[in-house]
Amino acid sequence: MIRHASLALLVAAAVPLSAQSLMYRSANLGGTWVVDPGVVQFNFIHRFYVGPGPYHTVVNDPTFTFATGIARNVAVGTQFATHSFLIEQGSASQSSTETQLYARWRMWGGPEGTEGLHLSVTPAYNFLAKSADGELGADWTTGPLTLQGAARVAGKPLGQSGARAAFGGGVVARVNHFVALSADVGSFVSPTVRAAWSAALNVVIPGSPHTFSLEVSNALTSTIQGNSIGQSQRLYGFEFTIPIHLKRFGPWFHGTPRPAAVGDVSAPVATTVRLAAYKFGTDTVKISVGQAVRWVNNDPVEHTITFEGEEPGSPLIAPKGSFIHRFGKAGTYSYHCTPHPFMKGVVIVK
Ligand SMILES: [Cu+2]
Repeated sequence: MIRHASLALLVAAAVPLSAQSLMYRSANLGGTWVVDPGVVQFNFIHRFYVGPGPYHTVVNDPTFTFATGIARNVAVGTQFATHSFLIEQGSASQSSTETQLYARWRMWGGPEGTEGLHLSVTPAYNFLAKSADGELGADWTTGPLTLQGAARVAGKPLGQSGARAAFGGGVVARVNHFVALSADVGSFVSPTVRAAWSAALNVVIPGSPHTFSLEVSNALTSTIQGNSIGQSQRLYGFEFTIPIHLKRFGPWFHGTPRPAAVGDVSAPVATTVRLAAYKFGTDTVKISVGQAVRWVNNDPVEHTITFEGEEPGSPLIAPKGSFIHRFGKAGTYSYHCTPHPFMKGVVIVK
């Protein structure tokens, strides 16, 4: 019973989920979605800037997101960008990497992808700017369309003086279950700062929980501040979303479930032969007519019990698996393993 339950869990964990799919979020909006407890979300965005001639240097500006649910509708996470817009802003800071720590509470609406209104609030801290930031996100889904909005505040925005508000808006249009188009714009309420924008083609990778987008944008990092500031260059890139279900790692801690025995599973077992180190533990066993022999595979590879005569043998026996065979007639039954013919044994039935 327990075996079956853990098998069902493994199967459930392997089922693709729509979690944090780019089918419901545009490139520069965080969306309202909150990762479930027991799932680690890893998203990476790579944006490439191709420099002017004659060298056309390509610069890659990635932002990595890690997040996990800590309760129902509450998640914590971090964004790490290796190349902040700080350089562009000419600040005197020593570092060009930008780290944002955030929490998110989905305070209204069902899971991602459900119809209707969803609201979430995202308090954050930007370590590069030493700034307490925050975002109130909203989206509204009806059929193939999702409309998104964001109201943002930055306590100490990079390159600007004093606290500032920013706003963003976007749209996602799903062409079918696997393809969507999205676009957005975000900007500080400031005459001196360029708005950020993006346009993307988003796809679900079939048979997987992953989504992928091809993007064009003028935003360098994907923090709350980064999503509100556009650069003079246009960047091309992609995002890949990876939900990691911790249940998948259960076998590391609890062992793999033992495969069910195959063969005459209800027959009276008179003796057990263990397969280990590419050998049948007992070369010859003796039983009476009507009794059964059980073979248990203790090797990390598959073996078979294949009789030399007409007696039906086993399919491949998985590691930790077993095969039970009942002998109805007296005789001497020689057998071997098909993948490893040097493995030989005998059953004598009297
Ligand atoms: Cu074998």
